Amino acid sequence: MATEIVMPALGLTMTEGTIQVWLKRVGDSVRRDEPLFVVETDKAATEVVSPADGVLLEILAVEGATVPVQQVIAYLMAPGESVVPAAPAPPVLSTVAPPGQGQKAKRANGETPVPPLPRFPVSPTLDPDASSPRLPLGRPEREAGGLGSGAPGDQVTRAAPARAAPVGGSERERLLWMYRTMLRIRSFDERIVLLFAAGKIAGALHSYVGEEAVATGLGAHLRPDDFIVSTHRGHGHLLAKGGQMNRMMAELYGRVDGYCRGKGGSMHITDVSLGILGANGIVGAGITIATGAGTAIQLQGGDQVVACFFGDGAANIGPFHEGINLAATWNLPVIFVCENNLYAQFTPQRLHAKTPDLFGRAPGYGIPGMVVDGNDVLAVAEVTGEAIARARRGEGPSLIEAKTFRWYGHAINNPASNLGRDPAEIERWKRSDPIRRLEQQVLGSGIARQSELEAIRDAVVHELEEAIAFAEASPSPTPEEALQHVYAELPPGAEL
Ligand SMILES: Cc1ncc(C[n+]2csc(CCOP(=O)(O)OP(=O)(O)O)c2C)c(N)n1
Ligand SMILES: [Mg+2]
Repeated sequence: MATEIVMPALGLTMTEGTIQVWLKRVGDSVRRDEPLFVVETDKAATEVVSPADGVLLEILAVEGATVPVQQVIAYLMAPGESVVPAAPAPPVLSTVAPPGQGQKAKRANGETPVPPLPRFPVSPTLDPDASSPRLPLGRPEREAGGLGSGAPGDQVTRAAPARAAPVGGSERERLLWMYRTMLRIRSFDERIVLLFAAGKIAGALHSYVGEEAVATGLGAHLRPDDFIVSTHRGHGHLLAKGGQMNRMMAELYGRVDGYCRGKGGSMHITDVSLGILGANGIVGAGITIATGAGTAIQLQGGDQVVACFFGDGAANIGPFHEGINLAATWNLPVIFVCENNLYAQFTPQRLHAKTPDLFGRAPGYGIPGMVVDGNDVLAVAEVTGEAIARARRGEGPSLIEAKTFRWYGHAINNPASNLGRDPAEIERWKRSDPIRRLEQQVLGSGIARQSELEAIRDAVVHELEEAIAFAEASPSPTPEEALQHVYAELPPGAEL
């Protein structure tokens, strides 16, 4: 039986406390009376020790979360105990309901102390065979060789992308898809650091390493006909939505087989046929684009959803209010996902927002707000699954805040962009590596063997090498096409 770790009452008047830091990570062993976490109250910061020997199984309250006294904040597994898949406690740290809909904060644990690993809920709304009106939105037949199409000369196909999430598949398929997807994202973004240093690729590049669980947990629910709106830090979003590594790499190399024929680079990768409505170098701009796409879905009567990723910095920019307010008012099928990696470029979050909890803005728009450990792919999958199901049912948008961290500086083309960050902070977050966490969960539950995970790792390395070879073999665009693809071309017969 797992031991519950609760927020202790450190004084007679204490009603809630803020987790300042976890001194152990999931998977770490801890001894009774060994310091486990630091709680901050309005009076002091205090180290709290473990009540028992064991292994830290799951953290429900991430650093920065404020929770009431006696609320369960983590589970400890006794030495020698094995993890049993069981009825889950919601991984949501707290949920802020819209005004008039009840509670201020939901307890994270429900009633069961049984550890909630591993699990991946299959929502009935995720049935791929469920009949639903299919929209022409974002699925036009494209001119061969045009932007966002196949390689020059390719015929446009409507087939589901090979890398699409196994929506409706078995739990094992989904978990292994998540493992592979996070590895693909990690490998891609680790390698571009080296390719940039070697002078093979140029331009502004923003690494998603460390944040892989957010795009992956959400992407696991997306159907091929759903949409995403990405950011300047977009490689992970695109790969999780079925983006092809080879065409992304060709784009970074500036070659014609890239998604924008090599003329856009990292921050403009778009493939409308995959539902990828674009990376975007303008911070926050994607939020109103997502609202626009959600409006189109609603007008056309479909049941697709739009997942809109943006950062903590973007949450303080005008389109955040404009986009979310309208989506809420019109009940649009948009999932707004704030990837709070604690920094906007070089600025720590505490210097650009008074509140550390951006999901708490949701009630101001009359929509549900959830916060989740963004380094726990299963927790992300659970929370985003609920929001996606709600959006598909026509019940409107949600705001999800995923607390996470980028391992590298703001931009890898700017070596100075990690300055000012405490190396100890980076190391601490690396101990909460989302890939390692899923690996432990998958192996610990017996869902897959070590050899199977190794085979997935080998396949990802192979895919990456092939992508680099593909990009290097692709020609550069000619000067003659510099002005092509600037404006959309009119369909045959149409006039302005
Ligand atoms: C409208 C706008 N303002 C400023 C910038 C410069 N800029 C690029 S990325 C960035 C920080 C964004 O931070 P956040 O939204 O938290 O995303 P993160 O980089 O952390 O993923 C800024 C200020 C920009 N590209 N667009
Ligand atoms: Mg940020």
